[in-house]
Amino acid sequence: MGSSVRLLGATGSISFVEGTLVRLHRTAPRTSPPPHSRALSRTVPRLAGSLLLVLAAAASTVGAAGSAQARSGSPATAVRPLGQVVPAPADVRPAGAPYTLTPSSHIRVAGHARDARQVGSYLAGLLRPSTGYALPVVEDGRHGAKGGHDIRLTLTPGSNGLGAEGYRLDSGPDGVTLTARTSAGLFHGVQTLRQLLPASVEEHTRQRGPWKVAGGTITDVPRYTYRGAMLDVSRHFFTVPQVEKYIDQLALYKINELHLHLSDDQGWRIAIASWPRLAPYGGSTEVGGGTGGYYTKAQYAQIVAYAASRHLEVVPEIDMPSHTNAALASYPELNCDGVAPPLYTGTEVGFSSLCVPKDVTYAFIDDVIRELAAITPGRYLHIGGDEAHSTSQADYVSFMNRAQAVVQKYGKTVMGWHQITSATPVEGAVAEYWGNDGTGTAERAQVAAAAKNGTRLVLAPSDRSYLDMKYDENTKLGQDWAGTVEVDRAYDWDPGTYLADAGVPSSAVLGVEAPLWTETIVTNDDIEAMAFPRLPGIAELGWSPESTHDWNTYKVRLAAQGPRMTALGIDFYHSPLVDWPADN
Ligand code: NGO
Repeated sequence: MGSSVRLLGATGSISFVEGTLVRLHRTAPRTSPPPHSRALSRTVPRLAGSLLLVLAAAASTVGAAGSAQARSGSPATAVRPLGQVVPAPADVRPAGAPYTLTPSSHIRVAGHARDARQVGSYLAGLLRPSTGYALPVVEDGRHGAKGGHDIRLTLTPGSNGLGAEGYRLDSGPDGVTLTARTSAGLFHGVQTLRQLLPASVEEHTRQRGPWKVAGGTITDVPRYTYRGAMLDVSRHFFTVPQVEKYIDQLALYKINELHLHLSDDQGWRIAIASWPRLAPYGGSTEVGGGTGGYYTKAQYAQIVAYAASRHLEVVPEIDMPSHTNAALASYPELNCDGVAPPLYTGTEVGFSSLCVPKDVTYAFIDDVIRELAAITPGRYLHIGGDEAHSTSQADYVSFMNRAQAVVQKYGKTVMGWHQITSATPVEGAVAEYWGNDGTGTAERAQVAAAAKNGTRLVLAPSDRSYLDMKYDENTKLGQDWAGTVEVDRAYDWDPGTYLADAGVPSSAVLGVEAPLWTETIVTNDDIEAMAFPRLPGIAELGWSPESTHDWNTYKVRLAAQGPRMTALGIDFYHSPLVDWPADN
């Protein structure tokens, strides 16, 4: 027995029998992963720059003792080189002796004390369990004289070159000072500080120190303002705590956008008061026939607030006009023939469509977008637009144009998959490119034309940044319709020039995103196995200047993340391309 379904992607398909992946086959020539040697062919200046960075970072282990500790590899005693951080900081200047966190250290906040205090409390929460230190969060200038072992978080509004998310970290025997213009900048600085401490700082039980941070100065600003991760909560539903866990993991790598794919054929995951059957009925199942689930508005608000506390903006997506079977099943009137299809638990794509000629369709999307916009403080509202294979091109164009107007009416910036460029992207729209090396010239040219016309692009190439692609043929989870994506392939591309040959100006690139589609992903362990360690690579492409880009130095910094991910309980893929520490 066993019913078989086929999942169609842009260039291929995958087969399941009763929910189990049994056979993989491609419908188009496969994009073969590059030979590993391709990753080594960096340009000479780039390599030289990176070598300098590594040498400079190595010099930050102060004095012979520090260097010896670093070489000994003992995570408890080594002083990590100042630049050994993912994403690579923009500017690293090792100097002087290290800082040591002590039992009497304070976290001192200055500037906009409330904002800085929030970041200070978050930092204290990170450090207290493993150090066992009290680490009181106090306002600078109060609570006694400034100690020599404190961490200071200083907000200095005004132009200091650090922008909306940058920070400076000064470390030495007198203390560590993080300076930023915004609390987001301080928060990102805290992630750097955390990564400079031994990996055991991430443990939840008391560990042995010493807790040292190499001396010197890091000045760091992101390359791109959009550094996203997408989680598909439709194919399989993920609860609020599950999403919060992922948010915490994303924050460590300075991801600042959480794109939630809230609706698809298999499930509608957000309560909409004016269409009350959508969530309880349309969300009552998932791929494979499980019970699914949905977020009440209060739960969605909880995710938004949690994300905000980690300086991530939530980008909600309601995919349309296709990928809408869950809505069509909930309301017969949304179907052209007035008949509701059954709920769907398979993995095919492109078979459903909202009824473009019917007025009720626009009343529906107006209500949904209005209600969603009202509970979304973020700037963007994503309306999908991918794989509308059952909608004629004329209908697609007319539908997408109306849908975009609704998003604008409710004060949000339109975001859509790059197929939106085949309609007429409104001013300010953002198109998310999910093509790959096999994407045809005409499609790429269309994207380029839109980019030249002002449409901004978020790059999520499916054969680079799709976290649901298998690492290699032995990977149990995931798919391979876009090819297999090893850790080097996920990292080794440049968003600035990725679509340059098609004519996309680098100025059109708003950033990058790593989508995790969940046809085969069910648990947080599954999320972790696919996201880590590729997600940090995409995060680095989004944050770090191109001058730091080099696989050979990146893989050393990535290896150092291994013990940290382990301490955090992240069950990551131990790629054979990375020289993970032996005990990891
Ligand atoms: C495609 C498709 C999704 C699939 C995904 C699987 C886009 C934008 N639409 O990406 O529905 O889940 O591939 O990798």
